[in-house]
Amino acid sequence: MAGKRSAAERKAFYGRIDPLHMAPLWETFHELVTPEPVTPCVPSHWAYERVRPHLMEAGRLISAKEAERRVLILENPALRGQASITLSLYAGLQLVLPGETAPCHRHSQSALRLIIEGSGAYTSVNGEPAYMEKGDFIITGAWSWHDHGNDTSEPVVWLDGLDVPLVRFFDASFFERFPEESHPRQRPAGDNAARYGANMMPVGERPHGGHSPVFRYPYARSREALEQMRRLEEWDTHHALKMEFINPADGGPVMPTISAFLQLLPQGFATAPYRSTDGTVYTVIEGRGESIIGDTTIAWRPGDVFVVPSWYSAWHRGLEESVLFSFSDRGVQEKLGLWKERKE
Ligand code: GTQ
Repeated sequence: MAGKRSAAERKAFYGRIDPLHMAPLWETFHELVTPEPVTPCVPSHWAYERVRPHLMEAGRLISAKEAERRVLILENPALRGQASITLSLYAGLQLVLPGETAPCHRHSQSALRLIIEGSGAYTSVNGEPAYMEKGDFIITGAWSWHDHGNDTSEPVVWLDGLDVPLVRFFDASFFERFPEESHPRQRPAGDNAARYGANMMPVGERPHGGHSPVFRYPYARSREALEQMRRLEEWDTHHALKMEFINPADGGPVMPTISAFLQLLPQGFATAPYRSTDGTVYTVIEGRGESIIGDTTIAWRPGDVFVVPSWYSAWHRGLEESVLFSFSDRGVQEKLGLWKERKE
């Protein structure tokens, strides 16, 4: 006998348990426990030249001060209204115009910035300014005070990456405004790099756990590392040359919830198809190329942002020599024993 009772009887039963807020597992089991990841996210792409005029228009509509943060959120087309670029991560483009400041605050959410346009603006982290150059990677770990400012004569634009959806998932969001507009200067620019960025650390200090003590990873240095390494021509089939930004105190990801990477694709190099369980957000620092993500082809240029959803097979080709920055929740998944990759 196929089933014990007719479909109609079962349906009537579901109706009787529904008011008790109960549901039959057997109707959804195979959607819940899938043989492989099945993400609602889709591959998507924001071309900087298409997005930039709207960002500049936002600059005429509202000040950084009034907005708190003048950001256009990049939402995965399949997750509209959820401020999510993947299920766990948030991304946005932030604009700070000449002469503007964005007020000092702190929150449970961890944040990263990747500078796309402009030079000489700053983020101040706990009262120490980090001056920005194109390609610089800056973090503000959870609960760090931070304010932004631009004393130059040109707009500055950066990509924000935050763990907003993850923190929302855990219902663990706290936020606080600093009593003043900006944090009083606590340390001179460069102090953080001296303390934690020279493969040394003040004696007696122990890593505080959580995020990296280094808050600025200058592009000039990371780019130079790629340049030195490429001389060996030891290309990885699936990544060409890919490095992870680390927390020097423990060798782990830069922040507990966000891992970040920098990748060099030589001209003409095509990576082999690769998938992993961490949906990944990419931005292009240098060069021009294309990525095939599932059935979707994306042609990218500097400033563009694109997403490879969890477990989508993806490969990349540099039409010129290219440098890609990317971030994902890989570190979280590794800690939870969930992270997997497949090389094809
Ligand atoms: O710069 O502090 O894109 O608090 C979203 C929330 C940026 C920031 C965002 C934020 C910030």
